[in-house]
Amino acid sequence: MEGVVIERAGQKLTVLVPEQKKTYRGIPLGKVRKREKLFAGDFVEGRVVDDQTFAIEKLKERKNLLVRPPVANVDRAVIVETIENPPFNNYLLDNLLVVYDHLGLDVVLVFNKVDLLSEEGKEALKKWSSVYEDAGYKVIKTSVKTGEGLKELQEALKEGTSIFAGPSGVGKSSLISAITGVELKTGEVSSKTERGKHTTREVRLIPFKGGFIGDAPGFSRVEALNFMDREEVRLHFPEFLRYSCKFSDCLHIEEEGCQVREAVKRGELSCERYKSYLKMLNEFVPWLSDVKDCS
Ligand SMILES: Nc1nc2c(ncn2[C@@H]2O[C@H](COP(=O)(O)OP(=O)(O)OP(=O)(O)O)[C@@H](O)[C@H]2O)c(=O)[nH]1
Ligand SMILES: [Mg+2]
Ligand SMILES: [Zn+2]
Repeated sequence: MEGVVIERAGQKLTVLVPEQKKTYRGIPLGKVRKREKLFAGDFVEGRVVDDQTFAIEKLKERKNLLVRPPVANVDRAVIVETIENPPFNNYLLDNLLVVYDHLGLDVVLVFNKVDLLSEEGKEALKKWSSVYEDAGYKVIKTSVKTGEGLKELQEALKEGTSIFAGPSGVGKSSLISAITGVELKTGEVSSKTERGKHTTREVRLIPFKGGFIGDAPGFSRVEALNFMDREEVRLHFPEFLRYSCKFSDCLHIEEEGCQVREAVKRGELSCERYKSYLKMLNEFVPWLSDVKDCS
């Protein structure tokens, strides 16, 4: 029989058997246990032993395996951010975007909690949405409180497995509860540290429109260079790929004939995105401070 691992909590595996629309405690047998670590999202084969137990005899080949969060066979990443409560960190987002593109995932970018925004926050939301739309990403603005954007988000998640990622406290679990109707544990944002409290502890997949939605714990650090060589990073800034520099291996730093640099100078490419790129590579360019609106 076929099953899907929908949760791994420590050593405990929960397996959904779609044929029976029922979940079981999954127990990996000999060969599987010795050779493989299983993750949420893994497709397995095995048999129902009793009312509560599914013996896992075989792990099917994985399409991919994410590290943060640890989920297999992911099609799409929904990166949830807020402008305020907690405050937006564009560098973390840019690292995530690079890493997920490297893994071949589709990305949907969500700005949540738009109901809470101050006047300043609304301006910042406008600015950042256009930065990411101009770079080529799909951006959805949502509020769990007012329901704004939830239909659009549901539409974007129709097929395949989508995992929700992003900092703690931005409302990942709240959004998933709102669109699936499945009650998930949510937590406050601390007023002292302005951070979430890591309410979600484990990855859990929820069946949704023929696929799955994965809730996962928030995280605050991801570094693109832990996943790839520095020469590769530029390939995961989709807006850079629109330009043809003099040298095809141009790193867009100080090279002669760099079109990306010229576009940043003209204000055609976002200076914030370019700054993130340089920071990922530990580079610095002196001319950046002369670019308008780029401090
Ligand atoms: N006003 C408002 N509050 C929201 C919204 N979405 C979530 N919240 C609140 O924000 C807090 C954090 O929400 P969670 O859903 O627990 O956040 P999370 O991203 O799952 O956090 P972790 O599990 O720690 O990674 C909760 O108190 C939610 O009620 C929103 O759109 N508007
Ligand atoms: Mg959560
Ligand atoms: Zn260049």
